[in-house]
Amino acid sequence: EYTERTYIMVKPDGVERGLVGEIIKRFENKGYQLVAIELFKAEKTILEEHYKDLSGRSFFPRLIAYMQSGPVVGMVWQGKEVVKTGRLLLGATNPLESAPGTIRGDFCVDVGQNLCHGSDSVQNAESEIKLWFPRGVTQWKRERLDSLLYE
Ligand code: YYY
Ligand code: MG
Repeated sequence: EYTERTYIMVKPDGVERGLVGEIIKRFENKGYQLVAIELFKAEKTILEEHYKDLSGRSFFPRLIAYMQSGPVVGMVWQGKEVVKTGRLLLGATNPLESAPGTIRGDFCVDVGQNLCHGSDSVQNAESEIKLWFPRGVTQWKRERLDSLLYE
């Protein structure tokens, strides 16, 4: 049973452009399991906590404003090495360097509008999941599908 989890968030540009389904589809196609999802307007204090490692960077105020410019879709995905593979599905931070076939590589061009967030380590994923889904996520086991995907 694979219980690694990651926090994926479709950013306001992704929601406005109607790419929520496309992003969900890529995680579903790969075989990952959705365990939490919500559309909401992100609160400034939570965003500042989420991006606290970047608080000294020049783009920080712009990043926080952009993340509040419309609703986001927060999700938790679960499965084998989902943190690392989730980042591969997203592509490089700068969409001009993201490989074609990745979400950012296929759908955007600007680092300041790069469509989606994905946790960068298992430890950060767990902190982000607690931060964005304080009531916890759904516990469920995919008996049939997991037996096809995993040996
Ligand atoms: O994890 P990831 O989103 O790929 O990149 P981070 O280095 O954590 O930066 C978070 C976020 O900040 C990035 O997705 C876009 C924005 N950003 C920016 O606007 N300009 C930069 N030079 C670097 C990052
Ligand atoms: Mg990051």
